[in-house]
Amino acid sequence: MTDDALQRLYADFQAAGLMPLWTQREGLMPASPRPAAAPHVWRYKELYPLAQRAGELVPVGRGGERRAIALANPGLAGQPYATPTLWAAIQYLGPREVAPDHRHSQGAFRFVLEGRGVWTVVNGDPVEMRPGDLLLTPSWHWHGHHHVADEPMVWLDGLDIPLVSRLDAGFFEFGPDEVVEQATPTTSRSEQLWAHPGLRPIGAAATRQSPLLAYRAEHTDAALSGQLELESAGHPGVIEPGHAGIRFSNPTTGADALATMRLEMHRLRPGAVTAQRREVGSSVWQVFTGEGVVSLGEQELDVAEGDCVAVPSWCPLRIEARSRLDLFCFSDAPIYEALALTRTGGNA
Ligand code: GTQ
Ligand code: FE2
Repeated sequence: MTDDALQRLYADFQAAGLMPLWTQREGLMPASPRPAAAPHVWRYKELYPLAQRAGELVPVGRGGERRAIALANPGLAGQPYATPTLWAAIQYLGPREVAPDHRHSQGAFRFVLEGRGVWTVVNGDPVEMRPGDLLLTPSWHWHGHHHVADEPMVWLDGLDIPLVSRLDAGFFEFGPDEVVEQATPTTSRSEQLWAHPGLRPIGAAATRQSPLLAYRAEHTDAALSGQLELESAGHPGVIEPGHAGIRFSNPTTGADALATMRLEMHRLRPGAVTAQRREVGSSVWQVFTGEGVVSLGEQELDVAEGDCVAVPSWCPLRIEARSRLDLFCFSDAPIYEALALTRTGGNA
């Protein structure tokens, strides 16, 4: 075959809407993942004042829906995504403000760093948001947020927006324009039913998304302390020396609380260092309390309270605690597990 004939073949492929594998095999099927997303840190000391300025200048209301500011990964070409599958945002709600009711096919959670006075109302159930709490808004659940106190409140939102977008699975509906439910109970209906460890209401069906909408800081804290106390007494339970961890689970199945996102809390003793590990799939970590060093491949990032770190797929991760270090973490691991794409590695 002459070069000319080959050129004509490629031109005819193009005209016919065809492309050969052999000229782009390595890009299509690399030996190992080549994430576009970069390892990256967003520092809370930058995030908070910017959210505050948005609070002064930008109203919350119908249309824009939320004063949420996305962490945009520098490797992702200007898209408002922390990783190719995960949306992470700082949401700011001022005193007495109301974020209107809506629902969407994207699943969501909130993790609270500081402040008080906001209730998120999920399918009509008012759920108080307190520091260290994890609150769920599973896919297609109605939700709005309302603030009854005098100080602004800020939290981390996580959603599967990029994944749902790539899957062409996005649906969205506005709720009524009237203000969301104004009640302010300390315990949500979902907790009355489901927040009793090991006790499952008889007759309750198993569901893909957790019916428990609030995972309270005091329970998370007790679970992590328990693991470390057991370790001190010579009993098993920790992930590795000095490193405790819990996964927020769906009490009807024991599986991940949400279908598309894995949610975890980790605690390292002062001076503890994790083994270096890498996994297929991406994650975002937020420091809840303490200080440490997060190593992502060759990069070493000092992190403090509120800082958020994006970990791309297959990027080696190692965490070192400079003080007691509590970290919240969310990832897209359930997707990879469901699709039999899970892979983990030790030292890179
Ligand atoms: O609070 O309902 O960060 O719908 C992005 C989309 C938060 C929310 C976000 C949302 C919300
Ligand atoms: Fe929403």
